[in-house]
Amino acid sequence: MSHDPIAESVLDLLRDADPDVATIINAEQERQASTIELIASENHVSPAVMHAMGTCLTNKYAEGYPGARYYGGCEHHDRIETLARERAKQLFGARFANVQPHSGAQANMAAFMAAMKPGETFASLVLKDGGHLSHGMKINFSGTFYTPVHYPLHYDESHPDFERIDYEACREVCVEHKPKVILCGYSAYPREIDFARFRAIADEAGALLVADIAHIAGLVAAGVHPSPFPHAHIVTTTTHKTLRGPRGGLVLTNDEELAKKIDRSLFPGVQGGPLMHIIGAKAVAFGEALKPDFKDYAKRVVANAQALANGLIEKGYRITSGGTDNHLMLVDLRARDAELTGADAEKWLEAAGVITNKNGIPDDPRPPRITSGLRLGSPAVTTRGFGADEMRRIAGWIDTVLGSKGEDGATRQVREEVRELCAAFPLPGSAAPARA
Ligand code: DSN
Repeated sequence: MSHDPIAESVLDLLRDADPDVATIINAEQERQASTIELIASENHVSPAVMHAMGTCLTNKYAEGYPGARYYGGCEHHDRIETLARERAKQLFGARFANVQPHSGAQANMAAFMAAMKPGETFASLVLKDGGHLSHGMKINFSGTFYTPVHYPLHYDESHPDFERIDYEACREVCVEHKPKVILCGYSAYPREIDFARFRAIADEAGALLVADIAHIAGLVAAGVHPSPFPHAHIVTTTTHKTLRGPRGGLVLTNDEELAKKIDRSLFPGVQGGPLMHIIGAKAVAFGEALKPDFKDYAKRVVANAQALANGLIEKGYRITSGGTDNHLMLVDLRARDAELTGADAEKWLEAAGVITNKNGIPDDPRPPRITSGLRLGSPAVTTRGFGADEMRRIAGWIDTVLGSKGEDGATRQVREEVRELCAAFPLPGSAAPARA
């Protein structure tokens, strides 16, 4: 294991101050160190990002924005938030950035409030096809306070764009319903997004284009996926997925009027005091993503996803849409074994030390708690240093575990091999060996 003296001293401090919490954190650290993280929305932050979160910046209320706060003593908080904003703007080539959203869902809430009045209509991809809760799910704010209409994928197997966005049908939905907003950007969509095409539809329908790039932000920042700018009017994202920052959100725009509305919608519309320690860590993460080696990281993320997808295809699995252009893939398990479900696969793989999430595939006949698919992603394992060879080994392990239906002997064998591989690729900044 690599050695991070700060993480180690934090654990030492907690062992004295609160051994119960120390024990749990230590166990989680050990779990992360010894398992393969394939959840597409997760990553391992650098020690600098990790420890920027554990600083005195947390002690301060800083409601408002730099230069216009509702509390005294915000001099240094103004500086850190301004730095985070400037770096975010540079990273994404945008004129305005709001770095205060606590999450991607709250970034979306601010974007919606800035762009629409309650009850107004927006167009999005439905959750079961790869969208997100905040893209119009019935019991989410987005489906409760606004009126979603959904555009489809191509569901016809014989179509060359099978399981990709049906842009022509999207145009028809938008021309018919005249939504105020067209939302693009997804949680489980493995293909490149044509932002220019969405903008043309938005212009025809008289809508604003909002791009939620939560998943692909790191790829966009590195130039490995086309940028939503200059096409999107508003861009929202999380900061903790491919972007490899602290858990949080971000809103960007090039439009000054929209920027003012977004700021007002976020605070005081949606949130109170910003999480300034997280904003400090966002500044660090944006600084890291501006460095040349982040481009290399993002390229390797995509290459690793493709290596894993190809490895699974060779083993008889079907990857929806035939592959991936980004960091994630959806595996249709039924091609390997008609009885296999996402729920079983997730559970069996976890026992073998391979962490995934069950996920519906387009047109999935099974319910969301069961599913016919797994969503796999490469951001975390790429951070760890895995390359194509390791991805092929992982494909083999997945097949061994699922082929055996989670049988004990096969699972134990894979668990041991996973442990060995993880030991050879220590996490950035893991503390010294567990001893709580
Ligand atoms: N829950 C996240 C994901 O896993 O994609 C999206 O917010």
